[in-house]
Amino acid sequence: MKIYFAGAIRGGREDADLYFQLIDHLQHYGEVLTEHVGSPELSGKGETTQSDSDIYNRDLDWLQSADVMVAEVSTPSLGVGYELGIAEKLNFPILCLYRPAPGKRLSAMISGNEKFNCQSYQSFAEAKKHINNFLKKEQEE
Ligand code: 6IA
Repeated sequence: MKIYFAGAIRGGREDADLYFQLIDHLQHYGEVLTEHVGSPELSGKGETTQSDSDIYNRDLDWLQSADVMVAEVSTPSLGVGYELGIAEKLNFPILCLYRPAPGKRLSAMISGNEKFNCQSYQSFAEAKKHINNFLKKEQEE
């Protein structure tokens, strides 16, 4: 199974460690195409030797080859929102993981979309449970 993991980069790296752990768990189920999203070396500037246009084209190719998407949407990110819109049109299963926090609400464009399986969580163990439920179902199909 090819898994596209989406998480904020230039949107903010506050959850980078969590992305790393989620990706590690996702790798039990298949190939995570976007492993770099959890990289501790990657700063909020998304600094790289690659041009933005190379990044965009490579990510779109990966999206087109993915079987499922898991997006961590607690940190608002234009890139993650854009990827979710494309994934919706590609019509593959999408899990959105969201950690509620005081004074913050998930965009209605995500929580209001019935095609997105949105699950809130507080602990990493809870996030893992949502992933297991989602991917076990996909493995059976
Ligand atoms: O707007 P944001 O930067 O927060 O968007 C984050 C999302 O866009 C992620 O889910 C990625 O899939 C994608 N994305 C944004 N910047 C990069 C990037 N920069 N590399 C790959 N995907 C990106 C350079 C990273 C470097 C390690 C090669």
